[in-house]
Amino acid sequence: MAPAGLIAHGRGEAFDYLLGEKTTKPALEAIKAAAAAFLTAKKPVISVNGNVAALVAEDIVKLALAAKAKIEVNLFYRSFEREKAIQKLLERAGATEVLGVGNDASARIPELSSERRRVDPRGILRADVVLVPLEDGDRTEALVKMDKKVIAVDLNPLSRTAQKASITIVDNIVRTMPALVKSVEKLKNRDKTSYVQILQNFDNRKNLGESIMLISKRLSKLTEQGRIATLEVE
Ligand code: PTJ
Repeated sequence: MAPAGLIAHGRGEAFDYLLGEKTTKPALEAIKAAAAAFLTAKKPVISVNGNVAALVAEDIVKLALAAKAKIEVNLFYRSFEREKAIQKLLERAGATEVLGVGNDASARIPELSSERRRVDPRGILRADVVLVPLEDGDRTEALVKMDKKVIAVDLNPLSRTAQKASITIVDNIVRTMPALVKSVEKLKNRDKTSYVQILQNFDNRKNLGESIMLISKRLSKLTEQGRIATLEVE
């Protein structure tokens, strides 16, 4: 994990507390939509950074198998040592192919500067659906502009990534990944029209609004119960 990854983790924990540290109803709906998106995809890719590898390497491999998706190392703070370490972790978890390592990340995402724009031409560059857990806003926006369906996992429903993604799962990655694998396996044998219907019925803005409302209601309830101190506001 990059040092900034620890800060990102703490930010996530704060939002997890506000959400009640459980997978909420809107998150479950987003997970179902994400599963449908994976099952309709022609070239799905799972993007893996330091935090994701440290927290859910085995579930990443399970999802790749269930959804026939590729796995790509895609780092904000790129170094060959980190890429190799993450590749090793994923391979130890059972991955047979890991894209985006070293010179394999030879393509560039337009509109992004520095090392953050490097991607694998066999992976994210040509993907139609990309799962980006704990992603930064610039890259999310750039991938959406490339006409990809971007699935984000982000505990902060207000982050730019959460707001800009096509499907945002507002939940902790450690709970989301097993649920997403289960959902893909459950929906797998349905016909394509049911995936299309699930996606048509899903509204990301509405879903994000529901997560924000849940936080707000939870804070009000805790205040009413006297479980959190309140300041007099003029
Ligand atoms: O490994 P690298 O070099 O690619 O760097 C990865 C980090 C995470 C450092 C980088 O992508 C980054 O700085 O991300 P941000 O901009 O801090 O965004 C991370 C988002 O993930 C924040 O909105 C957090 O609330 C959220 N988050 C943190 N932990 C979790 C989480 N969301 C879901 N599950 C978590 N466990």
